[in-house]
Amino acid sequence: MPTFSRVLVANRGEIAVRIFRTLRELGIEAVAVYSDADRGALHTRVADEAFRIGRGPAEESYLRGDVIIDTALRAGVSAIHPGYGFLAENAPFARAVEAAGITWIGPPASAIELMGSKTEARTAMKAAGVPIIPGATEPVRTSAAVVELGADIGYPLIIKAAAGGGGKGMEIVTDPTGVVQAFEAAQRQGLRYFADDTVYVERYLEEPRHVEAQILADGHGTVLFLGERDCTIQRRHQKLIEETPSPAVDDALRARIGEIAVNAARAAGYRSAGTIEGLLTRDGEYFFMEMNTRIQVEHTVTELVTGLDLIREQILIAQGEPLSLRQEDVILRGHAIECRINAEDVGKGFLPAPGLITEYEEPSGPGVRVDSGVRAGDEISGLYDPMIAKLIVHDTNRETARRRMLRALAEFRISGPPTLLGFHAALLTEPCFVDGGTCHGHVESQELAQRANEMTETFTHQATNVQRASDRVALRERVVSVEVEGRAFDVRVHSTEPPWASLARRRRDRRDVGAGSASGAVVSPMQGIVLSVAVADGDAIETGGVICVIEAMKMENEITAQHPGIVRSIAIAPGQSLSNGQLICLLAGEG
Ligand code: MV4
Repeated sequence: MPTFSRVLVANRGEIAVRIFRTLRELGIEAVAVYSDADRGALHTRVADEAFRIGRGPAEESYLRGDVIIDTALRAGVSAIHPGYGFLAENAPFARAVEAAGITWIGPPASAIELMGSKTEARTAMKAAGVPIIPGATEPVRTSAAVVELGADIGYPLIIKAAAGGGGKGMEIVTDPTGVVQAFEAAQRQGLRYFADDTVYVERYLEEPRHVEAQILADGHGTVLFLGERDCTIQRRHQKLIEETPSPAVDDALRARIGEIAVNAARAAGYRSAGTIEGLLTRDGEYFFMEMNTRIQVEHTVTELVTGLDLIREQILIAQGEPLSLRQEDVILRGHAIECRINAEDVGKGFLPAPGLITEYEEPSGPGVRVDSGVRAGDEISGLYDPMIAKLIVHDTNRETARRRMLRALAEFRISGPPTLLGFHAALLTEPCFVDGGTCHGHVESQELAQRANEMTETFTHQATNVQRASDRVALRERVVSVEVEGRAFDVRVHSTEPPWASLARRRRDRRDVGAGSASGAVVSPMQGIVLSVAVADGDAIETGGVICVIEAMKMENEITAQHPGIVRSIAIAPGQSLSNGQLICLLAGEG
């Protein structure tokens, strides 16, 4: 049995950090990769080693399968975990990883490929007796064929891109007159997003719930069902809140969903962790919609009710081990809810709002888990997903879990960009959510956006009070004379420093000990990258004149002359990395 000694995670942010935690528990070395935009990001700091994959634009770095495989070979890893997104569901990449002699921690490329084509997946599932959403399994090539199907299965219909998924390239048709326009729109979107204009047709289900099933499959014939997740609360096909169990699923329905999910996984020849996405109608009918052949963002709620570590299971399965538990050992305990805390402006239609996180304090206490890829002082980049953190709670039942989530949301303190904290608090107190309804129409409503705003203000106020007690490291002391009822008092006032004060202080300190010692050598006071060099050999420079700029911890630091002199022997160039104490130049003159 191969056991991994070193694993590379081809992803960033919270999922990379999440996977590193499990690797550490397993005694496996963790290797991070980072784009130029992620230099110094948390996932690179918590890994054992981090490799730059900066070739081409930073938004594409994590998509460069060739660069990642080269890096994995250079790093000498035994396996690659792709996280979710980016390369996780890319069959050619999975094949290329294996061809390079590296183990792919994920499903067989053939299963990724099958599920990547929604029409082929529907065909295979139908053949396996898995109930698919009624409609055609073959692609529809003409709008006339859509009209024919409409006469057969009735309206409304939905036209979906065959290469799509997650809601991109979907068009609803309510009667034959709308067919041509919808057909062409779905084709166009398929082409634009997935470079494939193949589309297919399903009956449009009114106000369904999105209920998905988590499975685990090993290479020895065991397939486990780990319960369902309800992801009905979405906005523009972006999931916002996920929970398990679903408020709409009873034991009998759960057993049926489990059977469907296990059959689907077996029919796909699946191995690793996977998710069967399905729709649940108001009449309690459950249909297969698509399969996600990766670990998902919301896997955390399943972890809390099963007590399992799904990433660990993925790794053990990839090592060829048989699953250590049977279906009867899977016990679903209590209720878990996840809220995605995005840097988005609810008032501006959930516009992503990248920016610097100036203050950051996570909630904790009973039943609270936070999966995040940032800390205070980090930046939410505009190049990637604007998710700051996932806040997940676990409790004995749905109502106690809901209240626990409200408590945890109120404890969470994030300053800098606007976040969804207030939105979630507003939504979790809506009667539709309290009742376990679908909340269709509520998520997008103006009333909710308004209440979200008010909730945000409440949070900001509470957070300020919490701050005073917790930020001891950045306290400033001032003595103020006050007079109370004719008596003078000296009062010591402790107030927090503004976020930039400690940075400014450190920078001052560095400058004091840094450039220009008596020996005439100017050395770097920090580890960093040379951004620019402001002087040339032979230049005369005055005290305070800029020699160069070094980037460290995303801050630009000017290195200045501590005395007048002539610059000699410049030893640095832009782009070069510098270690602490490394020579920058000589400064000849009075010391
Ligand atoms: C559907 C549907 C109704 N009928 N398919 C697909 C991707 C996912 N993000 C939403 N999808 C839907 N597919 C058929 N045949 C309705 C949706 C849908 C939805 C489903 C459950 C919960 C919320 C939803 C929000 C928008 C669309």
